[in-house]
Amino acid sequence: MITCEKEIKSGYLKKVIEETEQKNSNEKEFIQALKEVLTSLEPVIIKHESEYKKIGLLERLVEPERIISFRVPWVDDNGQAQVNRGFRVQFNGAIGPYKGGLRFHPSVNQSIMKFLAFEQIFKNALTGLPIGGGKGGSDFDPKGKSDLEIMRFCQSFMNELQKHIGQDVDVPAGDIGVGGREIGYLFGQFRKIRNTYEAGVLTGKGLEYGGSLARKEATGYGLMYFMKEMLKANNETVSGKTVIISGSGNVAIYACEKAQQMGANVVAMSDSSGCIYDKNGINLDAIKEIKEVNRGRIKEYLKYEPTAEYIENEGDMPPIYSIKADIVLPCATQNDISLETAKKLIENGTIAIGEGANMPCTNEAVEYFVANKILLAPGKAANAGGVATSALEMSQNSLRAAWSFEEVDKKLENIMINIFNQCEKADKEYNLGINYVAGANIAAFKKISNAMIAQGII
Ligand code: NDP
Ligand code: 2IT
Repeated sequence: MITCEKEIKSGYLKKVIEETEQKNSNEKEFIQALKEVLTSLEPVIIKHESEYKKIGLLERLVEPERIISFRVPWVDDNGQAQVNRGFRVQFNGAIGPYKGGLRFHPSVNQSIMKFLAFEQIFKNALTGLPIGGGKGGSDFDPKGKSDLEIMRFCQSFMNELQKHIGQDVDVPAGDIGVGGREIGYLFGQFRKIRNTYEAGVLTGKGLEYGGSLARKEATGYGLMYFMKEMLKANNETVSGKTVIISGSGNVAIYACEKAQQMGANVVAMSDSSGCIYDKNGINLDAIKEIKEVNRGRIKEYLKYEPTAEYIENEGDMPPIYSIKADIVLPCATQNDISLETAKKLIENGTIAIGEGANMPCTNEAVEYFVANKILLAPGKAANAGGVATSALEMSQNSLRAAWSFEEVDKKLENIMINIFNQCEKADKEYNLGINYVAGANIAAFKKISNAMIAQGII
């Protein structure tokens, strides 16, 4: 018997959650994301229950417009054929062309793709820019692959994906395992097959061929702009705080850079093998060289800073979360912070969590943070700076223009302030008691539902 853990009063909402859970019972990440969002929307849904029910609004919201799954064959450096599975989930296009990243990681499956695409609908709505929600990727593991293997994989992936994307249709970008190098190979193959220079079909491109200044930095910088605003609204500052950041990829590196610029002391970062603790403050140039240039492991940090410590992963809780910090920025992957970890963080005096990653906290951890008045910046709001700047890249491509770093960065900062204001406004309007998670969900839902209602039952 499948039940909703939270007490739900709306019969319609309860029915949709239970039916969706039954229909997708093998998709645990998707169900998790869906429940977090839907349960928090109850105050809005109760007001419009019969209207929404009649037009099947929630049933349509939880069902992707389209899921594409395809074979990706490629040949490795030993001449051996390999086959991976590719995906693109085009979840909701009511607000604009589907938009969202591509993830290359061995854990990728339909559940993970759907949770990410579902989150993306709400995130993209919060940016205030005309982009719908989508996500894609593959269970391909880029670790240990040569540059030529990466290129051949990207080309094969694009051979199929190109049938389904376009600057006015669906615009992919990077995510875990997909950065500037992969976007370059994907764009090259798209251009060759389609024989058109449609720059706006992908974002996160290199600066030489239609990329935007500040896109690389945008997710991490945006996270810190949101954090600064959230702390300010609660009479706190970033300056002088101790920070730990899980992950050491694109989001983590630029969150660290901005946190340091804002006067915080970032003392720890991690990768999927372990974490480094440097009480003197992270040497970010060393991290950039290890990760962005050498594609190496974080433990190599000790070659640059011999007095730092490296702690290898062991047991259920990533060791980074045992390090005391005022501000915690999970910037690696989903479900990094369990209820047990959440308890540990609160014990250690953490005052704020900024979700750089998508769904890094389990639903139980989110509820625990909110109940304990920890300031929680939810991913779909706090990490929206990346996709927002992707939309700015699309604008520049349409205008055939290139804005300066300062111009893009300023627009990004304003977008993040506006996103925080939307979360705060919904929090106050619905008397949520400092719950920016529900605030973000409600603010985004209002926009998406209005667009869906206006466009009829499709
Ligand atoms: P990267 O591939 O650049 O970096 C990912 C980092 O997370 C690496 O340090 C990686 O370690 C670590 N990591 C990945 N998977 C796991 C895992 N299963 N367990 C532990 N550590 C893991 O990705 P991004 O920085 O781009 O993405 C990080 C997060 O931010 C993701 O949740 C992504 O969805 C989200 N995000 C990204 C945006 C972007 O613009 N790039 C925008 C908004 C959100 P290792 O190298 O050892 O695997
Ligand atoms: O999760 C995300 O928002 C991203 N990976 C960025 C998506 C984008 O289209 O820039």
